[in-house]
Amino acid sequence: MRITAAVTESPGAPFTLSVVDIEPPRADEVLVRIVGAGVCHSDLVARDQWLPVNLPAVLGHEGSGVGEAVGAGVTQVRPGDHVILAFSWCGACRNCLRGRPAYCDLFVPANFFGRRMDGSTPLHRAGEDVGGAFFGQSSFAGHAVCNERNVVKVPHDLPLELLGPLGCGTQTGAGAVLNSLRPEAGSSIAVFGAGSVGISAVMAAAVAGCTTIVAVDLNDQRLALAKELGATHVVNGSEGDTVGHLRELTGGVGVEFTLETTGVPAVLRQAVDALGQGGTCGLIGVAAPGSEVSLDMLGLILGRGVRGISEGDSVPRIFVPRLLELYRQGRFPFDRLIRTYPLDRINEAVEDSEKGLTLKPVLTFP
Ligand code: CXF
Ligand code: ZN
Repeated sequence: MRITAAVTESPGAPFTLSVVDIEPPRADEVLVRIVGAGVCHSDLVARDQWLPVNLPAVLGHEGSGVGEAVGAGVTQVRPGDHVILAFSWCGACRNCLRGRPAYCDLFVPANFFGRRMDGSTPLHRAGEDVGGAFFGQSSFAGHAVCNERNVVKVPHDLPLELLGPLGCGTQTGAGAVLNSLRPEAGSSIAVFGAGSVGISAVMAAAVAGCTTIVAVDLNDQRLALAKELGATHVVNGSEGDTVGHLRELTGGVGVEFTLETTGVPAVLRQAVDALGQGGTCGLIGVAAPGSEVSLDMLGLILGRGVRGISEGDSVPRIFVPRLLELYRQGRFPFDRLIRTYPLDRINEAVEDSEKGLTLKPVLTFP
């Protein structure tokens, strides 16, 4: 079948629309007609080759759409189902078997290479391979072929074109709080970076009952939105001593939980220094390859810790329906972060997100 896709032809290149051939689904795969695809920061770092995707490739890993055809062995998804597409996992390694698919032993090849786990790609152009199966989907395209495992059914009465980000950025921020850090009601948290992942974390912290929720960013507009969506305090990191402000806000003792969503080493250092004794910093932000950070070792001995968190520790078929129920109840309005763009305006969407004008661009398909 022929589809139109936004192709990344070379490192850092703008997206170009191109017609590519997509294979029919294999026995364990689902063909999905894409109706929405969020743009995540990881698509842009893959474009720039911080993630080792084989180019040319079709990126996109926050797809939502409608099941169109299923392979003979598929049991959990039927044609006509509304679905969102999450990350890929093998289902057989020790971490997958323990219910930790975001730490799948094969996470890197399964998600970053633009190939299925057997090394093949479902996308071709003029007989040549085009990277497909990026995060098990490659959803900047009219259709995607996915393993059944990374397809999550969603109810028909929700706005399908807006749901894709739940498959990555939204569940990453929310899951870091609700699944990984698990703050007790009444506790304090500071979220560094008020982008879509950071504000998802802020909303989740409010759901968890945190009573001090501080958003830290350089952009006052983002901070204002964070405040509307659950932050009790905001700190503009360009105005003075951020760690000192956070200590003041917590009566001098430091914050119980911090979350680093920016990928900037100096910000990770602040997020650790802002912790009180016994506190935990969750690390989510994707840093440039080779980035290193120095930490105060004595500070760590006093119970402070840093935890890397992938995909919000989510088991997507469990966690995404929970977030959707919170959304229905008005307690997790992730749609407030979204602005839609038709697929042919993908470069404008990316530019707006890189300039900080749009928190979460979602591409739509006719
Ligand atoms: C992440 C997951 C962990 C490593 C880098 C990318 N996910 C998504 O955008
Ligand atoms: Zn992502």
